[in-house]
Amino acid sequence: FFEGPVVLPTGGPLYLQLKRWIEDAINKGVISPGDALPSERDLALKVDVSRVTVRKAVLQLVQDGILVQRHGSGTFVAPQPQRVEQSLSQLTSFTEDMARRGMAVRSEWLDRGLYLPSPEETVILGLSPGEHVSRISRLRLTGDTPLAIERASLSARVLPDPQVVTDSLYRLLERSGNRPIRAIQRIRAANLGIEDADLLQVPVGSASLNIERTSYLASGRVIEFTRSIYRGDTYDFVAELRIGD
Ligand code: 16G
Repeated sequence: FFEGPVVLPTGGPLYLQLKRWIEDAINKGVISPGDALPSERDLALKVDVSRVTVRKAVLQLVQDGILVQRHGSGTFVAPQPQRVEQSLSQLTSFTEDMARRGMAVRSEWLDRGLYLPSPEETVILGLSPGEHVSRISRLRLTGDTPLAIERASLSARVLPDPQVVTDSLYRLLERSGNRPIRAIQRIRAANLGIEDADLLQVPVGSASLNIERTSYLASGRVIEFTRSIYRGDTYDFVAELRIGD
């Protein structure tokens, strides 16, 4: 990291030049995720800037999620989560996907209750007048790493008591013969707002993929409408493409 003279990139305030220099060092692999950054004092001496400048650059990198500070032990390059490859041509559940990869799966409940449907839910789920919806909102994690926020809506006729969902929704639906066999999925890029960024433990404004899934039974009836927010730094969605007829 410290080999040779330090040449900061030019342009802009000094702390931003230093910030870019540290980012470059990370991108070039000079320092890797988990590595400790030199102390504020050493960095200031070596780069020949004030400690205030170092502090400002480091603070911004911490806010951007590029560096992490651990009290008492210093500043480190933030660990990069393992990326997950997700097929776009198979209708699978989160629990199954993670199990296949040998990854531990966990959910934190954000909401689980019966509601009057929104106009959108009424239309998409094809609800009759007066019919309620079960809403199941979860943060889905592997170990301590949050991967996605999922907000599912199902007709209360299919799922009268949302509290019975304890782990896998699809496994529960399977037991009552209501597991979807087909789904339409729409994926859109977005930047995370404060609340969702907080839940996913990434900086505000981070990239995310918003996914809407409408799932169908063999009869053609819609069984599930789910809005999910996947962290952009953990998922690769993969689809096999074939030449058309
Ligand atoms: C997937 C589905 C979600 C479904 C969930 C069931 C996407 C984008 N979403 O995460 O619609 O509700 O699986 O998972 O793939 P579970 O059976 O583990 O509860």
